[in-house]
Amino acid sequence: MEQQATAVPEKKQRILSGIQPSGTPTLGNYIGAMRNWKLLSDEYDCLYMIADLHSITVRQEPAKLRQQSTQLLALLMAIGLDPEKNVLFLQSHVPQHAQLSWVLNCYTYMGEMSRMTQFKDKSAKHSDNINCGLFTYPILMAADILLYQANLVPVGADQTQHLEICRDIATRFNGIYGNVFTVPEGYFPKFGAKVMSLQEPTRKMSKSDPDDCFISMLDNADNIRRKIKRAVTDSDSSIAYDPENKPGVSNLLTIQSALTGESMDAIVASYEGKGYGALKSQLTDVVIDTLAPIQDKFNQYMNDKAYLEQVWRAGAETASRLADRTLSKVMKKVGFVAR
Ligand code: ATP
Ligand code: LTN
Repeated sequence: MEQQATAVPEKKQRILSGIQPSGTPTLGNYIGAMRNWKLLSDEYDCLYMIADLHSITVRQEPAKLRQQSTQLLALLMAIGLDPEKNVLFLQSHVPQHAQLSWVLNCYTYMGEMSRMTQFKDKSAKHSDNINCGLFTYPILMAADILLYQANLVPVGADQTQHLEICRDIATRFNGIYGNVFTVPEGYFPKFGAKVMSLQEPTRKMSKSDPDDCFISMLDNADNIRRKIKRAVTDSDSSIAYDPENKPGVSNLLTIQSALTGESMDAIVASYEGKGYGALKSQLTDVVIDTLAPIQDKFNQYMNDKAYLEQVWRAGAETASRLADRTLSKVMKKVGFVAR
């Protein structure tokens, strides 16, 4: 009799992404990255990391860094990432990131790093602390991704260059030693891949900028209302999507489209004959309605410190096990003597 073949479940592709605990996540982080982490989490095998090692490329206050890291874990769960289905972990809990990063440093050129726009921006912003970590930041990020053989990396548009360099490093290493690393692809949202600052709409919204420039995911309704009210628009009063000539208004429209899922055309049409006041008031409601349920869940998780600890410990263990496989292979290929 013919034997019945048992269906082998197809192996899911893997995702890795990260966010720095350098402040409270903003609407930019949410729309550009975190929201997609949730959307992709059923289809992929996902690891989401709190990039605390990256965050010390800019000076951090130790007590605040600890608090922001814990809050970030609670926020990841509050947006719906189930720690049973996704590996949630802190980068500093998995030493393999720093180990692989060193090796990759030796396969990356100074010229490549000096072209990175984030390095140029951040060294201009922190001219008193242009440290080597800021310079080699993208190499650590490449290590984060390559350690887990990730296929897909959901990030905002500001990370395109870093992802490209990660692909270059992986391809270079594979060219010398054979197929060691999976060369990853980026995943960027269609709308809101780059949410702009409310005060300087030609620059990206950033959680480490002054408070009025961003809406944090933990801002209360009054703060949200005030910040949107004060957001920079422009001198004429027509509502149109024109990022070049009307960056402020276009940014507000982008946020509305990203959060409601409505097309830009439909949103612009809905404001015909109306002024900026209508846009700002409508957007305020949309933002509050989006964030309120997340904030409720966040508060519940923050009140259960023991559970948070349990989650980050389990996450570190799983991540470490996976990371070890790649790191051992790399050490062998490079020619280090096995211990
Ligand atoms: P910092 O201000 O400390 O540099 P950041 O706010 O730029 O931090 P990161 O932690 O570096 O945020 O980024 C986390 C994720 O959020 C990344 O995928 C990044 O691309 C995305 N992201 C950050 N800012 C924006 C933005 N303004 N619009 C869309 N996506 C963004
Ligand atoms: N540099 C990223 C944060 C980050 C990251 C990663 C994102 C650190 N390691 C690995 C994706 C994959 C940023 O968003 N600024």
